[in-house]
Amino acid sequence: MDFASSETAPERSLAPLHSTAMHGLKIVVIGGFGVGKTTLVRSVSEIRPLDTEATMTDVSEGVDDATAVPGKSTTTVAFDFGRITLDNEHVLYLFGAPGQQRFWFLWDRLFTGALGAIVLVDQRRISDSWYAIDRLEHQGTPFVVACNDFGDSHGPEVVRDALDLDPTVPLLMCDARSRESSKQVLIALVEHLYSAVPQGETV
Ligand SMILES: Nc1nc2c(ncn2[C@@H]2O[C@H](COP(=O)(O)OP(=O)(O)OP(=O)(O)O)[C@@H](O)[C@H]2O)c(=O)[nH]1
Ligand SMILES: [Mg+2]
Repeated sequence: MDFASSETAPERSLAPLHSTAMHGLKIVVIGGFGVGKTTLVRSVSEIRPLDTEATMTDVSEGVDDATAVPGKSTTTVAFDFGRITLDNEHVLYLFGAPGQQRFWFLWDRLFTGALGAIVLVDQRRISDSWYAIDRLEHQGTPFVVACNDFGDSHGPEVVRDALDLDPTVPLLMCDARSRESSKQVLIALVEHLYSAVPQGETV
């Protein structure tokens, strides 16, 4: 996979889809409100990402608890969309879900055709990502868990216990603001997807 070795982001406006691209793999980024889903899609996408951010106003007070992310002034109201090329034939399409409960009904559509998912977790409020994990386990969608860096780390074993994660589910630390770190999360997911495929079959 050549994206693993590229250190710098390509010029986003000059990142046409390879004419040899034949397989699009849909990946969903989910998790609780304000855990960094949009940030991850933005940092790793090779195209200028599409996002649907709306400004949070006083009306959301008491509805959206943004106390853990005080700098947050916008929220996703539909989805984020980005792209990253794996190799000449394979392309990942990234869909970032909205985190607020009132938009969870959109998740059904976002999951359609998804091969796998990234669950982002803020370690200060681990329980906010329980619902996402329940959904994925129920649907049988493979996923990895990535703990985003908000400065308060309990360590992977504590998070694994708190989420009651199956031992086969990869769990890693990340900083969604960093392209390199976000890339490592995607690599972990792709490797996890491939490890689940019987020899001789393709994802
Ligand atoms: N310290 C720190 N802040 C981050 C990190 N990732 C994102 N943020 C900040 O956290 C806030 C929330 O990030 P978003 O990417 O909007 O979160 P989201 O999960 O898309 O939020 P919703 O779509 O509203 O659920 C923003 O102010 C980001 O700048 C990180 O790794 N570390
Ligand atoms: Mg968002």
